[in-house]
Amino acid sequence: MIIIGEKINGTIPNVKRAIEEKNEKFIGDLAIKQADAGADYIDVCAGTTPEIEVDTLKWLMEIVQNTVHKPLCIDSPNPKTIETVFKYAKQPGIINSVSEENDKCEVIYPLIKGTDWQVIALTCDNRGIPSDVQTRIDITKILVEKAGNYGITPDKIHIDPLVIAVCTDNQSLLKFIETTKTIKEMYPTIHITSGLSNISFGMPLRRIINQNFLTLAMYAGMDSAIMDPCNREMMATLLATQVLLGQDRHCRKFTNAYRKGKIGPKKE
Ligand code: THG
Repeated sequence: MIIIGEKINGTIPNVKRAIEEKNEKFIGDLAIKQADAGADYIDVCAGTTPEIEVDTLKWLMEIVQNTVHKPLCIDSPNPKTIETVFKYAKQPGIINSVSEENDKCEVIYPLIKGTDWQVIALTCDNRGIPSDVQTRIDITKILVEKAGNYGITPDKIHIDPLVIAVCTDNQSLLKFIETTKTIKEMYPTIHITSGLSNISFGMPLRRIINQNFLTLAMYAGMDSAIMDPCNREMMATLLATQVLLGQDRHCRKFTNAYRKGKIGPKKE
Protein backbone atom coordinates (compact mmCIF):
# COMPACT_ATOMS: atom_id res chain seq x y z
CA MET A 1 0.00 0.00 0.00
CA ILE A 2 1.11 3.50 -0.82
CA ILE A 3 0.24 5.72 2.15
CA ILE A 4 -0.33 9.44 1.55
CA GLY A 5 -0.47 11.27 4.90
CA GLU A 6 -3.40 13.72 4.88
CA LYS A 7 -2.89 15.71 8.08
CA ILE A 8 -1.26 18.88 6.70
CA ASN A 9 -4.49 20.29 5.33
CA GLY A 10 -5.70 23.85 5.97
CA THR A 11 -9.31 22.70 6.12
CA ILE A 12 -8.56 20.98 9.46
CA PRO A 13 -9.21 23.67 12.16
CA ASN A 14 -5.97 23.33 14.15
CA VAL A 15 -3.89 23.27 10.95
CA LYS A 16 -5.75 26.36 9.72
CA ARG A 17 -4.80 28.10 12.96
CA ALA A 18 -1.15 27.02 12.66
CA ILE A 19 -1.06 28.46 9.13
CA GLU A 20 -2.55 31.78 10.32
CA GLU A 21 -0.09 31.95 13.23
CA LYS A 22 2.84 30.86 11.02
CA ASN A 23 3.51 28.05 13.51
CA GLU A 24 6.33 26.16 11.79
CA LYS A 25 6.83 23.74 14.67
CA PHE A 26 3.23 22.54 14.54
CA ILE A 27 3.45 21.81 10.80
CA GLY A 28 6.92 20.22 11.11
CA ASP A 29 5.70 17.97 13.93
CA LEU A 30 2.77 16.80 11.77
CA ALA A 31 5.24 15.86 9.05
CA ILE A 32 7.47 13.93 11.49
CA LYS A 33 4.54 12.12 13.14
CA GLN A 34 3.17 10.99 9.79
CA ALA A 35 6.56 9.89 8.46
CA ASP A 36 7.21 7.92 11.67
CA ALA A 37 3.78 6.32 11.45
CA GLY A 38 4.47 5.03 7.92
CA ALA A 39 3.49 7.72 5.41
CA ASP A 40 5.20 7.30 2.03
CA TYR A 41 4.15 10.78 0.84
CA ILE A 42 3.13 13.90 2.78
CA ASP A 43 0.06 15.67 1.37
CA VAL A 44 0.14 19.46 1.62
CA CYS A 45 -3.10 21.38 1.09
CA ALA A 46 -3.42 25.10 1.87
CA GLY A 47 -7.21 25.09 1.98
CA THR A 48 -7.13 28.89 1.92
CA THR A 49 -8.53 31.57 -0.36
CA PRO A 50 -6.91 31.57 -3.83
CA GLU A 51 -5.06 34.89 -3.20
CA ILE A 52 -2.82 33.41 -0.53
CA GLU A 53 -2.89 29.76 -1.63
CA VAL A 54 0.44 29.90 -3.48
CA ASP A 55 2.29 31.54 -0.59
CA THR A 56 0.74 29.15 1.93
CA LEU A 57 1.63 26.06 -0.12
CA LYS A 58 5.22 27.26 -0.63
CA TRP A 59 5.50 27.77 3.12
CA LEU A 60 4.07 24.32 3.90
CA MET A 61 6.29 22.64 1.29
CA GLU A 62 9.41 24.28 2.66
CA ILE A 63 8.71 23.22 6.24
CA VAL A 64 7.93 19.62 5.27
CA GLN A 65 11.02 19.34 3.06
CA ASN A 66 13.27 20.79 5.77
CA THR A 67 11.84 18.37 8.35
CA VAL A 68 11.45 14.94 6.72
CA HIS A 69 12.81 13.20 3.63
CA LYS A 70 9.46 12.01 2.32
CA PRO A 71 8.24 13.24 -1.07
CA LEU A 72 5.29 15.63 -1.22
CA CYS A 73 1.77 15.16 -2.53
CA ILE A 74 0.81 18.65 -3.72
CA ASP A 75 -2.92 19.03 -3.14
CA SER A 76 -4.83 21.87 -4.80
CA PRO A 77 -8.01 22.14 -6.86
CA ASN A 78 -6.28 24.87 -8.87
CA PRO A 79 -3.84 23.63 -11.59
CA LYS A 80 -2.31 27.11 -11.91
CA THR A 81 -1.38 27.01 -8.23
CA ILE A 82 0.30 23.63 -8.70
CA GLU A 83 2.12 24.93 -11.78
CA THR A 84 3.49 27.86 -9.74
CA VAL A 85 4.66 25.90 -6.67
CA PHE A 86 5.91 22.85 -8.58
CA LYS A 87 9.46 24.21 -8.90
CA TYR A 88 9.84 24.42 -5.13
CA ALA A 89 9.62 20.63 -4.74
CA LYS A 90 13.07 19.14 -4.10
CA GLN A 91 12.24 15.63 -5.32
CA PRO A 92 9.50 14.03 -7.43
CA GLY A 93 6.26 13.29 -5.60
CA ILE A 94 2.58 13.21 -6.50
CA ILE A 95 0.36 15.93 -7.98
CA ASN A 96 -3.13 15.90 -6.40
CA SER A 97 -4.89 16.21 -8.81
CA VAL A 98 -6.05 16.31 -12.41
CA SER A 99 -9.52 15.46 -13.70
CA GLU A 100 -11.52 16.05 -16.85
CA GLU A 101 -12.58 19.48 -15.51
CA ASN A 102 -11.54 22.37 -17.78
CA ASP A 103 -7.85 22.38 -18.82
CA LYS A 104 -6.40 20.58 -15.77
CA CYS A 105 -4.67 17.83 -17.77
CA GLU A 106 -3.33 20.34 -20.28
CA VAL A 107 -1.69 22.35 -17.46
CA ILE A 108 -0.40 19.48 -15.31
CA TYR A 109 0.65 16.78 -17.79
CA PRO A 110 3.28 18.96 -19.60
CA LEU A 111 4.69 19.86 -16.16
CA ILE A 112 5.45 16.24 -15.22
CA LYS A 113 6.27 14.96 -18.71
CA GLY A 114 9.66 13.18 -18.69
CA THR A 115 9.96 13.29 -14.87
CA ASP A 116 9.40 10.71 -12.11
CA TRP A 117 6.36 12.60 -10.83
CA GLN A 118 3.11 10.72 -10.33
CA VAL A 119 -0.38 12.15 -10.55
CA ILE A 120 -3.75 11.50 -8.95
CA ALA A 121 -6.53 11.64 -11.55
CA LEU A 122 -10.10 12.10 -10.34
CA THR A 123 -12.91 10.50 -12.35
CA CYS A 124 -14.98 13.66 -12.71
CA ASP A 125 -15.55 16.28 -15.37
CA ASN A 126 -17.49 19.53 -15.79
CA ARG A 127 -20.73 17.60 -15.26
CA GLY A 128 -19.55 16.68 -11.74
CA ILE A 129 -18.96 13.32 -10.05
CA PRO A 130 -20.61 10.50 -12.01
CA SER A 131 -23.02 8.32 -10.07
CA ASP A 132 -22.51 5.31 -12.36
CA VAL A 133 -19.58 2.99 -13.05
CA GLN A 134 -19.48 3.36 -16.85
CA THR A 135 -18.95 7.14 -16.83
CA ARG A 136 -16.09 6.71 -14.34
CA ILE A 137 -14.50 4.17 -16.70
CA ASP A 138 -15.03 6.45 -19.70
CA ILE A 139 -13.39 9.40 -17.92
CA THR A 140 -10.49 7.15 -16.80
CA LYS A 141 -9.86 6.13 -20.42
CA ILE A 142 -9.67 9.79 -21.48
CA LEU A 143 -7.37 10.71 -18.56
CA VAL A 144 -5.00 7.81 -19.34
CA GLU A 145 -5.07 8.45 -23.09
CA LYS A 146 -4.26 12.15 -22.63
CA ALA A 147 -1.41 11.19 -20.26
CA GLY A 148 -0.07 8.86 -22.94
CA ASN A 149 0.19 11.81 -25.32
CA TYR A 150 2.80 13.24 -22.94
CA GLY A 151 4.59 9.90 -22.43
CA ILE A 152 3.06 9.52 -18.95
CA THR A 153 2.48 5.79 -18.42
CA PRO A 154 -0.31 4.20 -16.30
CA ASP A 155 2.15 3.22 -13.53
CA LYS A 156 2.54 6.97 -12.81
CA ILE A 157 -1.23 7.47 -12.42
CA HIS A 158 -3.39 6.98 -9.34
CA ILE A 159 -7.05 6.91 -10.33
CA ASP A 160 -9.33 8.26 -7.57
CA PRO A 161 -12.85 6.97 -8.34
CA LEU A 162 -14.32 9.54 -5.90
CA VAL A 163 -16.38 7.44 -3.55
CA ILE A 164 -19.76 8.95 -2.62
CA ALA A 165 -21.13 8.83 0.95
CA VAL A 166 -22.90 5.51 1.47
CA CYS A 167 -25.83 7.24 3.22
CA THR A 168 -26.48 9.11 -0.05
CA ASP A 169 -26.15 6.05 -2.30
CA ASN A 170 -26.19 2.62 -0.71
CA GLN A 171 -24.55 1.14 -3.84
CA SER A 172 -21.61 3.51 -3.44
CA LEU A 173 -19.02 0.93 -2.30
CA LEU A 174 -20.21 -1.66 -4.82
CA LYS A 175 -19.78 0.88 -7.60
CA PHE A 176 -16.33 1.80 -6.30
CA ILE A 177 -15.35 -1.88 -6.34
CA GLU A 178 -16.66 -2.51 -9.84
CA THR A 179 -14.87 0.62 -11.09
CA THR A 180 -11.62 -0.42 -9.39
CA LYS A 181 -11.68 -3.97 -10.76
CA THR A 182 -12.47 -2.84 -14.31
CA ILE A 183 -9.75 -0.16 -14.35
CA LYS A 184 -7.17 -2.64 -12.98
CA GLU A 185 -8.08 -5.11 -15.70
CA MET A 186 -7.68 -2.44 -18.38
CA TYR A 187 -4.43 -1.02 -16.96
CA PRO A 188 -2.74 -3.60 -14.69
CA THR A 189 0.06 -1.23 -13.63
CA ILE A 190 -2.18 1.71 -12.70
CA HIS A 191 -2.78 2.67 -9.04
CA ILE A 192 -6.19 3.14 -7.46
CA THR A 193 -6.42 5.59 -4.58
CA SER A 194 -9.08 7.14 -2.36
CA GLY A 195 -9.65 9.28 0.67
CA LEU A 196 -10.90 6.92 3.40
CA SER A 197 -13.43 9.15 5.13
CA ASN A 198 -15.71 10.19 2.25
CA ILE A 199 -17.66 6.92 2.45
CA SER A 200 -18.96 7.61 5.99
CA PHE A 201 -20.13 11.25 5.79
CA GLY A 202 -23.37 11.71 7.69
CA MET A 203 -23.02 8.44 9.63
CA PRO A 204 -22.32 7.61 13.28
CA LEU A 205 -19.30 5.41 14.11
CA ARG A 206 -17.46 6.76 11.10
CA ARG A 207 -14.16 5.17 12.06
CA ILE A 208 -15.66 1.67 11.90
CA ILE A 209 -17.14 2.33 8.47
CA ASN A 210 -13.87 3.84 7.21
CA GLN A 211 -11.83 0.85 8.39
CA ASN A 212 -14.15 -1.67 6.77
CA PHE A 213 -14.15 0.41 3.59
CA LEU A 214 -10.34 0.17 3.54
CA THR A 215 -10.43 -3.63 3.85
CA LEU A 216 -13.02 -4.15 1.12
CA ALA A 217 -11.38 -1.60 -1.20
CA MET A 218 -7.95 -3.23 -0.79
CA TYR A 219 -9.47 -6.61 -1.63
CA ALA A 220 -10.87 -5.07 -4.83
CA GLY A 221 -7.43 -3.74 -5.81
CA MET A 222 -7.03 -0.31 -4.22
CA ASP A 223 -3.28 0.05 -3.59
CA SER A 224 -2.95 3.67 -2.47
CA ALA A 225 -4.79 5.77 0.13
CA ILE A 226 -4.99 9.37 1.32
CA MET A 227 -5.30 8.78 5.04
CA ASP A 228 -4.23 9.61 8.58
CA PRO A 229 -1.31 7.25 9.28
CA CYS A 230 -1.41 8.34 12.93
CA ASN A 231 -4.84 6.72 13.27
CA ARG A 232 -3.59 3.54 14.95
CA GLU A 233 -6.76 1.52 14.44
CA MET A 234 -6.74 2.36 10.74
CA MET A 235 -3.07 1.39 10.44
CA ALA A 236 -3.75 -1.89 12.25
CA THR A 237 -6.61 -2.56 9.82
CA LEU A 238 -4.37 -1.75 6.85
CA LEU A 239 -1.54 -4.01 8.03
CA ALA A 240 -3.90 -6.85 8.95
CA THR A 241 -5.54 -6.65 5.53
CA GLN A 242 -2.13 -6.82 3.84
CA VAL A 243 -1.39 -9.99 5.83
CA LEU A 244 -4.71 -11.57 4.85
CA LEU A 245 -4.29 -10.67 1.17
CA GLY A 246 -0.83 -12.23 0.95
CA GLN A 247 0.84 -8.82 0.59
CA ASP A 248 3.06 -9.19 3.67
CA ARG A 249 5.66 -11.95 3.29
CA HIS A 250 6.21 -13.86 6.52
CA CYS A 251 3.85 -11.29 8.11
CA ARG A 252 6.97 -9.21 8.68
CA LYS A 253 5.49 -5.73 8.29
CA PHE A 254 2.68 -6.61 10.69
CA THR A 255 4.91 -8.13 13.37
CA ASN A 256 7.51 -5.35 13.05
CA ALA A 257 4.83 -2.68 13.46
CA TYR A 258 3.55 -4.55 16.51
CA ARG A 259 7.02 -4.92 18.04
CA LYS A 260 7.71 -1.22 17.57
CA GLY A 261 4.38 -0.37 19.22
CA LYS A 262 2.99 1.27 16.06
CA ILE A 263 -0.09 -0.95 16.27
CA GLY A 264 -1.57 -2.57 19.35
CA PRO A 265 -0.50 -1.41 22.84
CA LYS A 266 1.65 1.74 22.77
CA LYS A 267 5.34 1.41 23.73
CA GLU A 268 7.36 4.36 24.96
N1 THG B 1 -9.12 12.50 -2.85
C1 THG B 1 -8.01 13.20 -3.20
N2 THG B 1 -7.50 14.18 -2.43
C2 THG B 1 -8.12 14.51 -1.26
C3 THG B 1 -9.27 13.83 -0.84
C4 THG B 1 -9.78 12.79 -1.67
N3 THG B 1 -7.61 15.53 -0.50
C5 THG B 1 -8.35 16.03 0.63
C6 THG B 1 -9.15 14.93 1.31
N4 THG B 1 -9.88 14.16 0.35
C7 THG B 1 -8.22 14.02 2.08
N5 THG B 1 -7.68 14.73 3.21
C8 THG B 1 -8.28 14.73 4.46
C9 THG B 1 -7.63 15.44 5.46
C10 THG B 1 -8.13 15.40 6.77
C11 THG B 1 -9.29 14.68 7.06
C12 THG B 1 -9.94 14.01 6.05
C13 THG B 1 -9.44 14.04 4.74
C14 THG B 1 -9.78 14.59 8.47
N6 THG B 1 -8.86 14.53 9.45
C15 THG B 1 -9.17 14.45 10.87
C16 THG B 1 -8.02 15.11 11.63
O1 THG B 1 -6.87 15.03 11.17
O2 THG B 1 -8.28 15.69 12.68
C17 THG B 1 -9.39 13.05 11.42
C18 THG B 1 -8.62 11.94 10.75
C19 THG B 1 -8.77 10.54 11.38
O3 THG B 1 -8.75 10.41 12.61
O4 THG B 1 -8.81 9.53 10.64
O5 THG B 1 -10.95 14.52 8.72
O6 THG B 1 -10.78 12.12 -1.36
N7 THG B 1 -7.41 12.88 -4.36
